Amino acid sequence: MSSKIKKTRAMEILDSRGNPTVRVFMELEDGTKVKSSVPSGASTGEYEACELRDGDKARYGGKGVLRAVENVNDIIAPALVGLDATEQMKIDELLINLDGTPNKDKLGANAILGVSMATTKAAAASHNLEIFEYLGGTEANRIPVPCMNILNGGEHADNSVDIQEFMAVPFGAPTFKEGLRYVSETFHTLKKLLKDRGMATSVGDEGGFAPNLASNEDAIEIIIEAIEKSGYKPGVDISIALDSAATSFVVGKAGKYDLKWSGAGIKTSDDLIEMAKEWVKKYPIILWEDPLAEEDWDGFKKFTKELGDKIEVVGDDIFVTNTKFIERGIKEHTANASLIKLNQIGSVSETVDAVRLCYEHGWRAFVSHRSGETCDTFLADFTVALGTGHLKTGSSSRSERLAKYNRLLEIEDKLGDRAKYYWK
Ligand code: 2PG
Ligand code: MG
Repeated sequence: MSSKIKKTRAMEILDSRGNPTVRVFMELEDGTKVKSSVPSGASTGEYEACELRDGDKARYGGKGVLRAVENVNDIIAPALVGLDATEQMKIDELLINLDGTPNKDKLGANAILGVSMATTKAAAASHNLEIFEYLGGTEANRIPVPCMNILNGGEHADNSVDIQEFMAVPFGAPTFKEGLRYVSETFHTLKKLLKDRGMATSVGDEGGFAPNLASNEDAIEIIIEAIEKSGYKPGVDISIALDSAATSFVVGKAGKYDLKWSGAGIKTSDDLIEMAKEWVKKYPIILWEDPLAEEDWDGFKKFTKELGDKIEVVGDDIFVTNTKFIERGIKEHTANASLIKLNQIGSVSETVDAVRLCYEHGWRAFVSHRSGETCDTFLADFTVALGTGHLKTGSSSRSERLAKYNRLLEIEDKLGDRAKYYWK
């Protein structure tokens, strides 16, 4: 029986924010059938691969993806017939060439990624392998530390907190299963603490709470309280990771920021770096993503010079999972890790290249979901396959987030004694 592609088809579905996204179905000659669904960001980097939207205001406020769907059905699908799904690199290259633009503007990264992930899934299923085994081989046994985003702010919530994500990181747990329990319990304790203080316990886009707090620092303090009240030691069992998503509070030229949600006012890169230095001294912070904006390369570099030997400094909007920008970052010591988002670059092979580039230079690769998600769990397998050691995929609420954590529980369970869990 052959793993040659027989049929590829796409349709428009809705993501966790109720916005249209692309789902791709693929069928092989041997009868294998798979589907994959594409995520979508809100705090996006300027140089991300193009998420093709229809712009037709009469449908979903212009956010329809029927053009991307048509591109799969009319242009990509016929070109794939008879190709072997195991030839991932060849297929991804074909998709990139069919598009022919540097940013996947013609066919859409949403169309291309949907097909690329479906190809991986189909090849794995056709060989009776789990996706993580097929992509990562027999070595793939490292289950990531779940950086759980338990408090949301910035573009992901309607509250008074500027920093977009406050993550609880159970790096001191013995296994993924235990780590997930540590942070899930912390999430529930946090809910109780907020409730006791008469604060909102409604959640933001990634399932973390979105209360109106007096300051960004308050968010850290209440999380530390939640860790302690759950019976864990901050900095020993659970540490804190932050994603400032600072591009979303830039004003005017690079190096100027408006902490508009908290009302803390205008800050320079230096102000934010000083604040970070203080916090890193005071709180058990282990990782800080996008502490400065995508165009603030100098600020980022300074931040890394000051704090890069103490914490993981991750670039998201600044690198957009693109080897061109990661290469520059490595050369200029802009960070010491890159965020990894499949849809920022738009194909499985290019995402693997980005992770490999990080590894070759002693950088870490931090795999991430998007704020708009589906229940597709490809991300969980991808993370184990590449052994990145950590991932973020939201909070302990909202099924599109838990789907990935639950898949990791399954993988750990399947690996049994072979499963490894450690931070670094
Ligand atoms: C981020 C992501 C995911 P978005 O900034 O890291 O948490 O958000 O998908 O909105 O870009
Ligand atoms: Mg980010």
